[in-house]
Amino acid sequence: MTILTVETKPFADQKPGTSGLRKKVPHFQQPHYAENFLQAIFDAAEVPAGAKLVIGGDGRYFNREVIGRAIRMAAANGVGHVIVGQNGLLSTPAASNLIRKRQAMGGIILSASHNPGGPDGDFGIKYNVANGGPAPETVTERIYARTKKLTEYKIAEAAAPDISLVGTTQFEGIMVEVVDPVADYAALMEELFDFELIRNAISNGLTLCFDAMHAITGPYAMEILHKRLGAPQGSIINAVPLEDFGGGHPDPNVVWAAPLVDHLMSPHAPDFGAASDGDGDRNMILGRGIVVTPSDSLAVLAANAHLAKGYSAGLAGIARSMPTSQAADRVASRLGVGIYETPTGWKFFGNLLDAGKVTICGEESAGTGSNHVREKDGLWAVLLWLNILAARKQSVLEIVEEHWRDYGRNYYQRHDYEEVDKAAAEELMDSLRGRLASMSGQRFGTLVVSEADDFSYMDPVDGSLSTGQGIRIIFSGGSRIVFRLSGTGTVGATLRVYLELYEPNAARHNLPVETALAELIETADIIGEIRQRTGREQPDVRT
Ligand code: VG1
Ligand code: CO
Repeated sequence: MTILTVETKPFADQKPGTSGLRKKVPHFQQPHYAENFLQAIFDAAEVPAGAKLVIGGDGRYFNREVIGRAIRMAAANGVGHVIVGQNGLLSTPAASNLIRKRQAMGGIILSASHNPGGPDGDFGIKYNVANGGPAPETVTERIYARTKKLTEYKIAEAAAPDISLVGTTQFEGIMVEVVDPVADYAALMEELFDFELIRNAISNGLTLCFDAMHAITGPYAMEILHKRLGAPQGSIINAVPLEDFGGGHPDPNVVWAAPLVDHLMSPHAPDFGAASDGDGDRNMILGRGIVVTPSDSLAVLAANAHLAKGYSAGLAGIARSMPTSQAADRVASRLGVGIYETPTGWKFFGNLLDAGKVTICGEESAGTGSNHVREKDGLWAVLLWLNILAARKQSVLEIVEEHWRDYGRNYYQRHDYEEVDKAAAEELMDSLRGRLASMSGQRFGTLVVSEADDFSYMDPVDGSLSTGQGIRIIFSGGSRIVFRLSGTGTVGATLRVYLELYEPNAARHNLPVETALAELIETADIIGEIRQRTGREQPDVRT
């Protein structure tokens, strides 16, 4: 093999965010930009000679190109066996599964998740480690440190191999194995869920609509929901992955999946609706007449998981990201299992899952998953919901309302202010930080601050400390406002404001969410000085 050693200069802006490095496509297309980051990954990973590496992406524009370069660089950096999805496609959870199942050293996942794609859209590169999960902060810091020092990278001179056909070939002395992206993942789902029960429910009239948003889950949903579970083909919409996701944001929420929401609210609504994101790790769950908030979904799934065969032994514990509502905490306490509150981002669940402390994890950002892989998993959540619906023979609305009656309702909303001036957003956070110490005891209308802090997390397994993870204002009675800046955006800053109010009284469980949260929303603006500092009257997205 001829290995080229290419001279390069470090880029100053390759610090991985919440989920890898994300930038606009043209930014990634600068000469050497992608290669530099990939070389930093190989250097930080200290590739054991002959190691196995999984490579795949969500199929967005530029995916193909970077996959070719990643394979050539893997060959030049000591990898002995590359496992790549056919045509470079792998959903994030499917990649996580392959890493684990094939005992790979890790995986390179090319995705900017729910961010739009296409020549002017976003692109991203993420490294997952041997447990199948996103690299923990110690590793991402090592990667970042390397990006600041790189002077060269190594790449095989040969043109990238053809990855359009399933099978194993030799490329420059290493093995390149092209796999069906769906097969192993679908087999795993069959182990966890009772497919026959779900198939029977569907043949007895349970109707559904799954929106793949022209992203990676199309082929997975066709295989699992249509072929194996018998949902009519028309139940899966936008099922063909497109490089630009058809021009939309593959973000499963009420704004970007509005047509699906309208469908579920219409007289022709199916019983169940769901959508996933660009790389297949997020989920949105709907029933006829109801959008289930991700935090509620986590709580309902945790409370009912034992109905699926993969979880019949019960849960070891539950973990949620800090801004996720405390609905899951109530379930954990009822089940008598541990509850863990982690910073935002799936990488923080890895150690808890590996140590067997938790079985189910979730984030308010439409992420739910379990110990079956080390990523959040959109279709997994869909299948667990279907399993529960089939077992309980109740509607989504009935199940959620019953859950509220049983545990109380955690009203919840997230407000996003996108593409805010970065300096203004940082000043807003700094100003909040500066006032934390004096906040306790302050009164805002009927709300009294009981605790205010900048969230930090000590990993109970390896003792690592992560600080500055979001400002929490907690009021007596348990209502909360959380402020944090997004770590996945590519333009300016995105301010996220998370609002939560606990309502035990069942007579007050059917208020419009904005009515229930009105006082908190107003208070968030007073405390955060949002309008004044960002110049925004309204959030861009409410989820
Ligand atoms: C967002 C979400 C976070 C999620 C992350 C990656 O991060 O808030 O919960 O883990 O995206 O999800 P941030 O820093 O922008 O708030 V995905 O589907 O983009 O891998
Ligand atoms: Co995603």
